[in-house]
Amino acid sequence: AHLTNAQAPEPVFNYDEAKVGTYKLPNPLTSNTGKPVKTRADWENRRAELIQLFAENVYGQTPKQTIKLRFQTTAVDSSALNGLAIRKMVSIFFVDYPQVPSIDVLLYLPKSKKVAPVFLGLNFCGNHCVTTEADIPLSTRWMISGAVGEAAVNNRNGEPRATEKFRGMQARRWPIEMIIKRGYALATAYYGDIEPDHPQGWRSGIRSVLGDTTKADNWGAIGAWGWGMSRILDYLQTEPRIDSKRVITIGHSRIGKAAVWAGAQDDRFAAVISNESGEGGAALSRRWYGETVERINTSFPHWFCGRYKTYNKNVANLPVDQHELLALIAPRPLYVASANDDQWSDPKGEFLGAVNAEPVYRLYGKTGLGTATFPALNQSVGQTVRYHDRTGKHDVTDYDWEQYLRFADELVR
Ligand code: GTR
Repeated sequence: AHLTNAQAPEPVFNYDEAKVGTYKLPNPLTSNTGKPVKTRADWENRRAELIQLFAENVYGQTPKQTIKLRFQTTAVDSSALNGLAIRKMVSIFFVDYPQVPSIDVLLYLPKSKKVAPVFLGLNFCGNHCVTTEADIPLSTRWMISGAVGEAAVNNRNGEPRATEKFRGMQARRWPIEMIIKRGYALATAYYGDIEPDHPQGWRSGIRSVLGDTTKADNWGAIGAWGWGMSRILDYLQTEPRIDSKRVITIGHSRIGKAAVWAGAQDDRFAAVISNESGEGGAALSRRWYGETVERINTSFPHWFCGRYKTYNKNVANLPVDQHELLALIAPRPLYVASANDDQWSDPKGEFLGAVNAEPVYRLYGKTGLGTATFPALNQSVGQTVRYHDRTGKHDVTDYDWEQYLRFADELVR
């Protein structure tokens, strides 16, 4: 679903490997002043520099102030999913900003007495769409149209809202029973709770009260969604059934971009999973293939900071590239996944993002991906950093989850 504009020619994208051309990636192990980064202590300083560079040039600054949160449990079912799980619904309120909508968290927990590691991921179409369980309230918030192949229906004010048809429509992407049976919890919330995904969406979300819209490095929607993930983590740290040292953040596509940026900034996340995050996520920006910086900034002007647009025709001047974002996850486990029919996300560019994060993992005595050879289809490769390119389209499938569960069993548990 790419936006078209009848007046202006659409900024180009490219599916021709021969046209990718050459590019030189910035070295994550060279400081802003040109000094080589040799030790972990050097890297900790460099890490802070890189976060700042991504904030100034790509995603915008994440506000640093701690804001007062109130967690309110709205429902508990100790026999959800036919008795398999405990289900909780918890709303996160912003005490000093009552006008900002709550983040409504849906949490499924295994019934075991042990604390559970948890996958935390935002969803595209409301908590009611990740499961067919009928007692999940239908989200009343602004709803993206077409996200589940269903059109949202306009309310009286002409704003799109979910209908009953949305219920369970993305349940296939959230194999909750499989996750629970493997001993993990799942926490999710609707990304539109944090910010509705359109250019004016910031006016009703957290960016209406935090940040500074006059600045070229004011945060964008991706920054806000990532910030929201950290607030859900704040809540999970108070949940006695959760092992809050084992929170794995996962995200698909635009939400994958947010998940990686969240994991890069907030090292309380134990591991990060990027499912087809593509441009502005795991894929190298300098590799001119699939979606491009210019294209994404044109289709989705609200996702990144204003300054990012100055690189539209000038990607070589970006002081960072996305392998450095992935390197910010080090030494924590990272999974980068692509799909072969999703060339828009540039599988090879995502793979090369992971490959070029290697030196930072090495600094910690870890093997990252440990290979620079693009794997065969449906083959999971790597060590602390893993990668696969599965067959099929832009989606989250059982195949993807099977790899993520194995990755979590081996590296997070
Ligand atoms: C596309 C966008 C991608 C990706 C995707 C999605 O239209 O160009 O960058 O974010 O949407 O979120 O599904």
